[in-house]
Amino acid sequence: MRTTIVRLLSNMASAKEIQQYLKRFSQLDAERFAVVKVGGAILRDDLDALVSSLSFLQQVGLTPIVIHGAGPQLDEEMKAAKIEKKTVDGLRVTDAAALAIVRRVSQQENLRLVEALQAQGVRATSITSGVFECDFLSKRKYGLVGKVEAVHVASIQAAIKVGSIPVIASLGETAGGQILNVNADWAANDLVKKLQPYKIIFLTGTGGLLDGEGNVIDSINLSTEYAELLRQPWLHSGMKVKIEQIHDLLMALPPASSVSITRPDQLAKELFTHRGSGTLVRR
Ligand code: X2W
Repeated sequence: MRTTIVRLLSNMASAKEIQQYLKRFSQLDAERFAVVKVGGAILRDDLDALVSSLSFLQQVGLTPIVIHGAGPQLDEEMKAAKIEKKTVDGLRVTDAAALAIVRRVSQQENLRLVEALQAQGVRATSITSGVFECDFLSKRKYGLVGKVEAVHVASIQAAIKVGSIPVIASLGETAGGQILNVNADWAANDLVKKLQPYKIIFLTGTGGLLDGEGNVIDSINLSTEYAELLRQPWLHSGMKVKIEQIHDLLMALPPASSVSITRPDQLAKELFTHRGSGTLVRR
């Protein structure tokens, strides 16, 4: 097992470094290793790299928890159904017709990832309901959109217990059984707050937060850089929302927590090297 890691990562880090991380991760409660949020764009554009990175983790005995979105796929399907896209505060205003598409497409994308993993011999469990107990965020403003009130982890724990990667869709339901559309970053944050994992990773196509020149920012220390960062004219709205959400998440976690934003093919480098990859955000 160790030789596999050394072979895969030898060009990025020393064997000693890698073994140090592996030892640390193996000593954690299995469910507290990592939550990995995968944006819908990754499922569309970078599925192979995602599958190999997750497969590698399973080979070395680690079971990450995957929570995914399907934003771009939903945009496409809504367009095909001639439903006009409307967002308020970055959230999709969701009526009954839109919700039907959200449910179908989220479940499809979930299964696509699970099947791609299984095709590579990776044990994975599809979880598309029962985790996020929600209330309406504001029925008037957003329609059938949920805010998470409680996170139920029994199905996640059951998967991890048998070494199967839980792959979770960002669908919620009310106590009355109404399915709701939940923003996948929000769902990931609520899952993280509940499980308090050792590693919190957001996989995006950009591989990190980008500065004004389009280069990945190595690290952000929120306590000293947050206010300054929000004032930067180059910080476009999507990135601003992301950094604000990460700020709020880190404020709700123990002070030593951090969030990494990276690409699927850089996941092992992020986990097993001192240098890491992408952007590391600290409190
Ligand atoms: C999102 C859920 C999907 C998502 C939406 O309908 O687009 C709301 O906005 P990404 O790919 O992670 O962005 N839900 C309420 O968040 O996907």
